Amino acid sequence: MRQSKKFRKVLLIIAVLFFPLLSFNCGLLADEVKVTEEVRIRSEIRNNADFNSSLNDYQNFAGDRVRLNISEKWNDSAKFFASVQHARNTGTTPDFISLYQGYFEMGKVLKFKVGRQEYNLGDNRLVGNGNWTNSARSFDSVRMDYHHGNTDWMIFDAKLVKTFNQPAGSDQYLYGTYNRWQINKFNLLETYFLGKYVMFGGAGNRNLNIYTAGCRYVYDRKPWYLEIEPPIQWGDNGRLIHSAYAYSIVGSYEFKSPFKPRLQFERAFATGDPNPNDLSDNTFDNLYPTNHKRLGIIDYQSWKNLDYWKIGLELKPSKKLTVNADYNFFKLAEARDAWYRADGSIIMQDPTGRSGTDTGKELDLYGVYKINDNLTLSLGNATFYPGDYVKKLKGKADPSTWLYFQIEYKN
Ligand SMILES: [Ca+2]
Ligand SMILES: [Ca+2]
Repeated sequence: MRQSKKFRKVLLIIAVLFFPLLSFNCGLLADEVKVTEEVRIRSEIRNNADFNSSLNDYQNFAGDRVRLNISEKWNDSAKFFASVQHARNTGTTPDFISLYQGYFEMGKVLKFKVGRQEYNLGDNRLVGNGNWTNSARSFDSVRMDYHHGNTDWMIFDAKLVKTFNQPAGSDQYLYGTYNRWQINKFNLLETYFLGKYVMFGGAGNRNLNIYTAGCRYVYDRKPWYLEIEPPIQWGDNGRLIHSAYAYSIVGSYEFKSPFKPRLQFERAFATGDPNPNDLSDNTFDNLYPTNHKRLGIIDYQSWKNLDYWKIGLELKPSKKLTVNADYNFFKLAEARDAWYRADGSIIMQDPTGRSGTDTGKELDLYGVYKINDNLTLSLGNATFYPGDYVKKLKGKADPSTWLYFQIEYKN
């Protein structure tokens, strides 16, 4: 079974790679065929993820990812694109080769996109490609876009592509509509309705069926930037009635002086569940976000049972270099619900609520240097200072550190 699955995958990848050649032979000569590559290598050091200096949990690992992209265009309104990916985390997972994207796109005003594809909705707070992770995220999907004046309307139906770090057997579906209205040069309003359905199987009704409705407003007029996104959720989580909400507010101001300093402010909140023993589930579902660089770069948070503040400073010493310093303040929205890391999994939980909500603070320092159009270097360091919550629950609250260095090549 496993063997035949692997065989099918290899066949699929070969078919995708050879599609351009086949189409040449069939006389479907494309106007433009492009082959590009992407290579990314990242080295990371993580220490004290257990917040206890007397136990050694030092980790040093590297992840590399290579993508081969093929795009083929017939006039302006038909396109084929495929991206084959090889991703590897040294020492932790086996090599992983997969078809990351492979789709056809047709039409201009009314556009259809069919096949395996990424989704990046709004600022990726709810749905994004999770590009920071080595394997990233794509969906097998049908998407329809309609463009009219200052508006874009989109409907889609998608099934999450499983990668090596996902539990087997749980098929996950996402569908809905995402719409964009560029009110004028400075004001943008997006509205959405998203449905998430997860089939867990097994005895009893364990399926998850959650609806999310919300909007995203952006005011972007230099030197000011403001962004507000308040989604609400309802539905069923197995036997439990799901009801939750969240919001995020981002504001920044760029000073007119050398290095273009930009002062940033962020506030985010997502409901948690006040009582783990009743029949209601109030933990906000973060769906499929790109959380990295959003709720602290150390990735110890999700937009889920969260009460968050941030102040940050961004400097641009040159056109090629951007440097950031952020200070983050984290609390749980509900003491009895869990503390969730960026991928949505649980870090720790005190179901009694006696440990309070003060999870901690985080100092992030990171920079990106674009050597040229093809090559980008990035370097960052984060220190997480656990709060009273960790001290009460685990008896220890020692800082956790994380350091990374990444080289990215694209042509
Ligand atoms: Ca430790
Ligand atoms: Ca509950």
